[in-house]
Amino acid sequence: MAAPSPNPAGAFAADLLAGLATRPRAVAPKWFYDAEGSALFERICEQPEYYPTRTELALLDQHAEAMAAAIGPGAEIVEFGAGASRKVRLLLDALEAPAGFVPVDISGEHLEAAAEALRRERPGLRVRPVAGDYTAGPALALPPAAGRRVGFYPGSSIGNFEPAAAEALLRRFRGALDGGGLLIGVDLVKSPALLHAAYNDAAGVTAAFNLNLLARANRELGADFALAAWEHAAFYHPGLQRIEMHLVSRRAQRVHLLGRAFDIDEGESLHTENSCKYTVDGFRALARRAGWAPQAVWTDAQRRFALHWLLP
Ligand code: AVJ
Repeated sequence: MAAPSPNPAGAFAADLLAGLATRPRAVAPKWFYDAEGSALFERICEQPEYYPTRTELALLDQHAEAMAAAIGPGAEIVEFGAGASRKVRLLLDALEAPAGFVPVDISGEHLEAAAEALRRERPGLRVRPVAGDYTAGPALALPPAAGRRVGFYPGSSIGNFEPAAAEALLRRFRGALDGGGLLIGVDLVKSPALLHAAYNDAAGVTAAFNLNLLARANRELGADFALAAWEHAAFYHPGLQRIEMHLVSRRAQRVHLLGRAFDIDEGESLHTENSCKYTVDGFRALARRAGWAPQAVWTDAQRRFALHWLLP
């Protein structure tokens, strides 16, 4: 694992400065998740249009025994991007004698509190959180394995990476897991109308989540983004099989960030997120290219979401 950045605000600042200076302007979606953004994401997951969370939870609930059988006894679960931990609880409940749980997350703030809650609930379970960025920097340095390592990467977070980067991340996980398997949740390609609704919820929570990136820059970096001058835009690109999220400037404006000024045209966009979708076979092919051997796949009856079990 990369050591947690000694100055995470510095990394956000550097990425945002670089992202505002490139064309098209873009910033990595990992910066959505400060405390406010993480809370907004939790609310997205509860919106009626946002099907991935409840579909994946139902799959985990329904197939927990089969997944536990595939994983086998005595595993140490390494969760990449550990969030609210409802999903891993379903998995841990089904596993036979799990050796431990290693939640890895870029935001250290809630990691320790969540780990403590899990320890209290499950006195036998060894919980060793790792704060750091699993997507970048030197190879992941996990604590010495307490058992056979098994990776867990739910939520279709892999969708935030374009296919080539997703392949590289899957390779990286393969190295970090040191011979262990990977259980990974992947959103499936589907009707553009369903996808559009999921990223344009009627309550406006996804819009608030997107705009929070600018609010965060104002809070943490002293930027002067005028939030009312930016509009949330999310659409499905069928050719690239992905949802794109943008923040579109409603007018010509100047933004100041850390002593620099950026002139943004009316209608110009800041690309904030890609959320790539895969067919079952498309994802299995990607996993193979990354050196994994795809095993079982669990999908719901409406074929909205898939959980893939991969072996090295
Ligand atoms: C956490 C990356 C899986 O792409 O669906 C939700 C993030 N963005 N709504 C997704 C997100 C807008 C989410 N992932």
